[in-house]
Amino acid sequence: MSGLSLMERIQKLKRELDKRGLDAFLAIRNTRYLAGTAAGKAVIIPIESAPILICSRLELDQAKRESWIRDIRAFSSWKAPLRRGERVYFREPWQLVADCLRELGTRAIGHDGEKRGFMRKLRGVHAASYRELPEIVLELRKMKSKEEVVLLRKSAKIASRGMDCAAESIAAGRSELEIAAEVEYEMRRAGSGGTPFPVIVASGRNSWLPHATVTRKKLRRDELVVVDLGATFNGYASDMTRTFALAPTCKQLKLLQVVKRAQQAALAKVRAGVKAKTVDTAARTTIARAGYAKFFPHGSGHGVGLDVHELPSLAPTSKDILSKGMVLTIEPGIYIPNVGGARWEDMVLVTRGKYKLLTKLQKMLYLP
Ligand SMILES: [Mn+2]
Repeated sequence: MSGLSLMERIQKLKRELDKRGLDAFLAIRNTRYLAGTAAGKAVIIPIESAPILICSRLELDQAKRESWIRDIRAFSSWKAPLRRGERVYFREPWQLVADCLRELGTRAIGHDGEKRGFMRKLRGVHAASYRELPEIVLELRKMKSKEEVVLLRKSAKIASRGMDCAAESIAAGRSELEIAAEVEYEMRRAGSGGTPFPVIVASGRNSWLPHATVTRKKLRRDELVVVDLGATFNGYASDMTRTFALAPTCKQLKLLQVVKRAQQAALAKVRAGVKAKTVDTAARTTIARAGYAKFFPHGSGHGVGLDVHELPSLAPTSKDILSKGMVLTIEPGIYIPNVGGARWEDMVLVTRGKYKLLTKLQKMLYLP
């Protein structure tokens, strides 16, 4: 099965509600996926009637423009003068959701989890049976629709442009911040809506921190430089990592070769029907054979979509099976204190036969 269009998402969700004897689903963490707009606080999907989008008054015009949902209700915490024809409820968001649930007569509500105390406050003003079922939507989100793949492909293409820019910009004496700024500028110019996470340029002693933050530190010839970046396109994220070396030592060179080999081994396993765990094992075994098992502290990749980290997870504990339409990153990494860190990450679309690479560089990325 491939991914779902907006209408199919709602149909599928309703079937899942029906199976569980629930009469509505309340989304506060997956509003964008279900409503098709980032403007929205909550989406109510009743099993028997049309969905309702709840947004702040500030977001009302954007929600109307972007969402396929017609019943849009805006809230304002205070009584403000309104424009002609502007329909706004002077309520707190959870109060407005409670009003809607009451109006619908729903008693058994599935929801996708807590967010900043929202559910706690809702429970306080509307008594009903609430069941936390985030997996219903997360399962739907795993497989991407054709439309989503188009956006992810574009997002990955912009990230690749950013990486090409990094390859050109990296030079001894320049700072991590300078490189990060150029990369972000390039991706913006290429159409990125922003970055799904702050761009990482981690050199030398920062390179062995898997989640390093960019500093004013200047790059040196004898250091490894990890560049981890992503773009967004219509909300869809991308994620890509390369490790650069200007004049690597033998140890650093080996590290780079092993991490690339591990990625190749993992990629060789990717196709529909394979366990996500199997892909991770392939990378992990390659790294372990080189004697670096204890320097690989994370999983080998993850799903990418509206969020940069989605299901499936490519980790030793993963229960996921890869299927057609999933978009994944494959990113083994090795981090050795006082030697260097190296990570190599690409984004792929899982196909029946194998996979398609979504991150592609124009420039030759060197290994000396
Ligand atoms: Mn990643």
